[in-house]
Amino acid sequence: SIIEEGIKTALKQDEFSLYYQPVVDMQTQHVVSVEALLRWPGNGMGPDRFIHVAEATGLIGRLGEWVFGQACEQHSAWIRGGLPAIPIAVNVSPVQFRKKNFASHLQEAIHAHCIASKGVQIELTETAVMEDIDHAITVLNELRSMGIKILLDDFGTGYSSLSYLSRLPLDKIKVDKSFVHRIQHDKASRAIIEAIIALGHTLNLEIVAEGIESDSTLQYLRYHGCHQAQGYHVCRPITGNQFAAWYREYT
Ligand code: G
Ligand code: G
Ligand code: NA
Ligand code: MN
Repeated sequence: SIIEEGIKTALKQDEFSLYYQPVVDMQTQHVVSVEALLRWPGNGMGPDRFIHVAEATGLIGRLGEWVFGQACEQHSAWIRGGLPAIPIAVNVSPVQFRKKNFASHLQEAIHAHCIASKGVQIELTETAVMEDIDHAITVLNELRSMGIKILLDDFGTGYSSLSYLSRLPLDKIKVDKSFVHRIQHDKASRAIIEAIIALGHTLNLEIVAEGIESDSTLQYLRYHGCHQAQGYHVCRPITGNQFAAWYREYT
């Protein structure tokens, strides 16, 4: 397809880029991590569209490895530029996660860029882990033994059940922005968020809410025990250089 050829060319010609969006601690305001978000400048298509094509055509392996390498490179560049070692959370497609060599490719990228393993985190959706939970547990334990934190993304939208959640070696859950956006309007969404936060506390997981667009939403989430905040109200996704400038201004 045209999109498939476009992705191949873009990989060859280094047309992709990563944007970064900070996650901050709700109590201390400290930046705890940044999420890497893939962009294809010069092409209007967002990642939710072209990642599906990459998954369907087998290009996700190469694209995912490019993302790992770029994230490691950026982490190292910020440190060289005088920033603290802020972990970068990378989104991982279920297709990429299920590949045999997933953990070893990540490890190779970390070593090639001479960064600490804890400089990288991974964000997975429930889909990635649900299909073969025993395999997922093995891989996640391997990653965590390296010091890599594991985050469950879009939490609340999938097949979340208490029994599988308690079996998974996770560090953090991310409350999906669809619930966060309905906080001001919808009692059911508030009830869901409060239940997710309670669950996170019980399972000893960090809880981050994404898609926070107003101070009132942030105050609500903090009051209810959510640990970390991400969203346009804190900072939009920005380039690596913009993030370095933002960070110096912020701290
Ligand atoms: O940044 P934005 O809201 O446009 O992202 C849309 C979707 O694309 C989100 O679900 C996000 O998790 C996903 N996404 C963004 N960057 C990456 C990436 O590097 N790899 C994968 N697999 N998904 C990504
Ligand atoms: O699926 P995932 O959670 O990775 O998607 C994250 C997406 O949410 C990114 O594409 C990012 O651009 C987007 N995003 C980040 N902050 C906000 C926000 O405050 N509001 C909205 N609507 N989207 C956001
Ligand atoms: Na994500
Ligand atoms: Mn999400």
